[in-house]
Amino acid sequence: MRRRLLAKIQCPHCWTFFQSEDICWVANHPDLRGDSILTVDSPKRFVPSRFAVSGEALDAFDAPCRHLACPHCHLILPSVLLEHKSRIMSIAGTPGSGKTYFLTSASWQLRQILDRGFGLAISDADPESNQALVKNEQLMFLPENPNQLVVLEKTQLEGTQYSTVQIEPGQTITLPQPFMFTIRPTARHVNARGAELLTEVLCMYDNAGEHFLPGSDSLTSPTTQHLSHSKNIFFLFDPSQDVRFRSRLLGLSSDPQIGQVRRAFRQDNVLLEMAARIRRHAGMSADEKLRQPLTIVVTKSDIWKKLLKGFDIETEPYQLEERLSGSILGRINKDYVELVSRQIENLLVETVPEFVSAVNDISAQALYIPVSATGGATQLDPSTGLLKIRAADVKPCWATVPFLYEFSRWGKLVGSIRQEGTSFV
Ligand SMILES: Nc1nc2c(ncn2[C@@H]2O[C@H](COP(=O)(O)OP(=O)(O)OP(=O)(O)O)[C@@H](O)[C@H]2O)c(=O)[nH]1
Ligand SMILES: [Mg+2]
Ligand SMILES: [Zn+2]
Repeated sequence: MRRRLLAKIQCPHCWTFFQSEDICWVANHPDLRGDSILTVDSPKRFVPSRFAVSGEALDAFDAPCRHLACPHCHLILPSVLLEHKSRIMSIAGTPGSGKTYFLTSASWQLRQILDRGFGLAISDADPESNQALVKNEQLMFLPENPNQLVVLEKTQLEGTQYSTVQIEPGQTITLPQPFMFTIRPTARHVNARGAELLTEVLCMYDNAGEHFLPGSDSLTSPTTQHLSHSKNIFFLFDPSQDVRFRSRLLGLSSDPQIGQVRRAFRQDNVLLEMAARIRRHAGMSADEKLRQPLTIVVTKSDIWKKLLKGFDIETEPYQLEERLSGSILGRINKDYVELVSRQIENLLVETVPEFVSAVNDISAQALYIPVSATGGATQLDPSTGLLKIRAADVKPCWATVPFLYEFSRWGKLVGSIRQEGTSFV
């Protein structure tokens, strides 16, 4: 089958749109080094005029090339971006709110359930750029010794998870490395026939929480600019960072985060700062609501779930439907997720009213989803001061729900359970 190429592509590194014919290739010959935008050791990028019979571009020394790059920032792009549309989903939240743990648990769980439960294949669009995430998944879910205490590193403010480029001579800018996944219907999916059109590339970023704090957005470090390009924002709200929640939780959880290890950030301010950045970059007025849906992921539900009496937030709210034809459709129980969302909103109105009012100020369509990335309390390692959890005790709850709910909005990938019956909306 002939490959259909998209006319316009968005770079997941610098978020510039460009025409597919302008894409660069990365020279393969060892003597073609020294790229104008990257470093003196980086292979040169070029727009090819000659190709091998196999379709690979030939560089100036006739070496066939493998990698593609963005014509604007010169960073490497997976070839799947040429064929399938990509979607940016942003994850935001204060330092320590649980972004890295959430992303790790969600991506691992998605790999476990999407194929069997939803007839969807998820794969790394670019194994190289997903490396940090894969390493964290390994630490948490595939430890050599299940009794081992595990800890995921705090996300650094700069370093290996970022790329530095000099698009304007003399001005170095730092861009966060995207994690990219391809999501496509398998042969068993009810819409397997439309697989080519339904396949999408999901791009996400794991920023350090400090990047979202007021004052940290700059021209040279546009690390959070994915926000204004994103199709959905997951803002992580961590109840254990609020003194009022901590006092309600005393005696209800053994987690050190409501006792010895306290973090305190004004999460309403960080949310409003995020909205201000999005409006500024998108040229929106100060009172305009965000155009993309906002999901408030209320993290660490293992710590605060006892405050939500009468609601089951441990059983995963989805089910598989097998048709007589042998095809399958995974369905998310949207009625239940939305019911839980209203209960959590009430809980937050009671305890942190200014946060809910900030949410309503910026979004007309917010959804609150409880998530526990660990499924249980952490423990303090006195020798290092780090919070750890025994690998065998990690049992995430609802970590995939924000994603599945979002996938159900994408088109005919994930079905919904509604009182009035099954549907795709
Ligand atoms: N009890 C509990 N603790 C969690 C959970 N998720 C994360 N934590 C703890 O919260 C702390 C911060 O989690 P991270 O995922 O590193 O937070 P982050 O938002 O990535 O933080 P930065 O990288 O600093 O921005 C860690 O010490 C975790 O042990 C959870 O689901 N339950
Ligand atoms: Mg982190
Ligand atoms: Zn780029």
